[in-house]
Amino acid sequence: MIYDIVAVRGLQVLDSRGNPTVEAIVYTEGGGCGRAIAPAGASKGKLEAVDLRDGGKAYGGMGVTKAIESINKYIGPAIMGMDASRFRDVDRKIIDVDGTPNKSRLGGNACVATSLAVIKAAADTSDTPLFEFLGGKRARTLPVPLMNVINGGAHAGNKLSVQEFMIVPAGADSFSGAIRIAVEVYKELKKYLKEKYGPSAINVGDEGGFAPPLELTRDALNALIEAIKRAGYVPGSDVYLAMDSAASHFYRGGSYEIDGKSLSSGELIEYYLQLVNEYPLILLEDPFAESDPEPFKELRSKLGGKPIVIGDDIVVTRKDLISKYFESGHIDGAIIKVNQVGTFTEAEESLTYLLRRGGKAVISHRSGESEDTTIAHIAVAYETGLIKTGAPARGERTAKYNELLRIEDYLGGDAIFLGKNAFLR
Ligand code: 2PG
Ligand code: MG
Repeated sequence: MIYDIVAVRGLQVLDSRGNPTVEAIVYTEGGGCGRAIAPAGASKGKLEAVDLRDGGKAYGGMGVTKAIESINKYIGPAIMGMDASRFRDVDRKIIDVDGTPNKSRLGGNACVATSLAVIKAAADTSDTPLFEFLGGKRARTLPVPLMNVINGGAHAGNKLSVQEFMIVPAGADSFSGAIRIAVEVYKELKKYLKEKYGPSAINVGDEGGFAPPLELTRDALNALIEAIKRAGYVPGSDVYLAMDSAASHFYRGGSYEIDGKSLSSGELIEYYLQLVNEYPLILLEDPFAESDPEPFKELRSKLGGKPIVIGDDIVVTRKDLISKYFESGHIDGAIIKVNQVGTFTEAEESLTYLLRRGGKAVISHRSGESEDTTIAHIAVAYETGLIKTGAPARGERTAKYNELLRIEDYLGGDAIFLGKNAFLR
């Protein structure tokens, strides 16, 4: 059969931070080929799938030859001859061969690269774009991009506690229109930061956003508002704001170290409510630490959907955790990162769980990325309406946006863009 897997190989390549990472290459009987590269997080949830790293001297211990060996010696032989178009069966096989709850035997990096290479090989075999292979002809919705343009936390060398300050050009009427707005705001932000804080303020962080020497959350939000206005757009109708606090990283000894203060959960809730009053925030990600889930629920109920509350580290794309916190009203939805769970099928189960119940699924990159564009296709295939993949700068970020521009072009007049409706509860 044309979809039968006939060869599987792993290759060590580099990610956007210059760390080794895993590329998997899968070939099918029908001449199809899929390649996929594992990304890597810096601010990881504790329950994420575990990557295999070599340790030792080479590459500062970050080498992935053991993960490559997992592909060549174990995963490859196990999935050889299987039908790539039945990718859920292939993923079950990978999960079985690994046999651990967190992919620690084969390595999450080996599993995710192979799993994604399989769907790409299947799509290639049928000569269909990946989004259409997965989503069929009804998949026509381009996502609203959440673009991280000021980097803090674990992604930058400044003192901002909050990790990501995002602009959300949801007032656009198309994906390409959203990209135009975002680029114009990004350029104005660059000028403004340079004017106000000097030339070193426009150095960029891991996700292509600027990493200015700011200390306060409000300073970053004010800079975004200023840039939106200078670009000629209206904050809160053309462009909204979003934040990924990644709050686990400033939670110490039971309190939140933010903006020079030490806040209790209750005080942090009040602080977010003030910020929501002052700024057009449309989405809050990980506002509290993964080890402190309770305040998610109180904040979410006080916000009433404006903005929506999204979990990342607290749920790490796992369906059991997503369903638990979604059903109990802690979150409106989740960040979906395939490498947090290690196979495409597990991520698919999580995102379809949410979408079928009116929840939000934000398809997301990692801070360590590559030229791989698979997540762009996943966002369109499942019509999640939302994607988070960094600033409109740095090749590994623009690779995803460029792929979405190609998909929009391919769909022509059939393309749909939900704009701010993508955020409605
Ligand atoms: C996050 C991500 C991506 P990292 O926290 O949402 O922006 O960061 O990949 O470092 O976990
Ligand atoms: Mg996050």
